[in-house]
Amino acid sequence: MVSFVHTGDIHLGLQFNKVSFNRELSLERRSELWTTFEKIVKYTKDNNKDFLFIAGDLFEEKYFTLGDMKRVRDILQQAENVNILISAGNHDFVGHRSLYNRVDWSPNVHIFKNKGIEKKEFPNLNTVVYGYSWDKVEIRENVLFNRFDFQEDHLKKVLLIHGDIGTNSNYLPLDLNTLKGLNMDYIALGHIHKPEIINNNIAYCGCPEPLDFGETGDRGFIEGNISKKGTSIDFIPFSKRKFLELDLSINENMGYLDIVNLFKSIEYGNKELDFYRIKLKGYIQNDLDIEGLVKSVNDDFYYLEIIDNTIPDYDLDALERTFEDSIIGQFIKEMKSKDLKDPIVKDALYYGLEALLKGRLDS
Ligand SMILES: [Mn+2]
Repeated sequence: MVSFVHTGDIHLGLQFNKVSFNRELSLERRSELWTTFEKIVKYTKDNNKDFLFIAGDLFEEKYFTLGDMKRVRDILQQAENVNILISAGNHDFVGHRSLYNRVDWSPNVHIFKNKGIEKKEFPNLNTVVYGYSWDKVEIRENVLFNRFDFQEDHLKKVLLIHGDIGTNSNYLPLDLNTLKGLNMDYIALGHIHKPEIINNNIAYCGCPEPLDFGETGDRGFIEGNISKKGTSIDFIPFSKRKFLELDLSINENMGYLDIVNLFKSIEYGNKELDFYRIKLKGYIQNDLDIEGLVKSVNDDFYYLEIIDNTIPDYDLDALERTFEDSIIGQFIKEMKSKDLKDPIVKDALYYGLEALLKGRLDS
């Protein structure tokens, strides 16, 4: 049996310029990518894995320095008994001036650098790993598999590649049926940041640390082994933080403290660690200071972002004007002609408005 960890899309060096969080958190996030990468390498070492597969986008060429590359080298060197294989992707492609070529790697590290698919055999482990590194930022046509004969059927066969399952992609289109037809024991894919186990022997590992609110949900790596019985893989959640989006419904009967308590009662995720984007919806009392409220709950969260979709509680005169020609306007007029100080009349008006406006807003 051989055991492995499959990671990729770590994007070390990313500057987080386009995210909604501030500079301080961006810098912190940048350093967390390193920490998590180190922890994954340590995990493979501590758990005596035979292989660590890195499926591209290990780093951001644009922001990476030689010093950073040496740091990667030193981290990988620590796991001296783990065979570490790297196929570069679009963000860390192996061009002429690639930083991959500027450091001396320890013997346990192999970076695929051929023009086409390349193989690396591990006779002691009865395994061959096929890999392919990008040499430019876009690849629209995939002719890799036509030219290569994957003939080592007496060995366990692994393919490590960064690409996009589907046709019409500028990022090395991969055809799923072709991949299945390659008869691999495992295909370690990179590029898609959401982890996806396609079947028992083909998977996207996803990025180990999510990079922004486009990447909600669990993030981690794939762990697996290949034995005579076949291949088995598991997704291991591993990220330090998650990006979470949730809706909070409020209503016009809730006062300031009710809403504060609603925030305090959130049990989804880990407030001290995760990035939260909370969408507030429903009717809100007209004079409620939502900004002040957000400030007062902010300290409970590592990061809190509010999208305020609330609708101010009914301003009857305004509503009547807006919906003058519709049933809503007529309804308000009718109810106003009764005694609005009568709680029954007022309730009837508000319930009716809720129903009428809801139909309006949902459509
Ligand atoms: Mn990527």
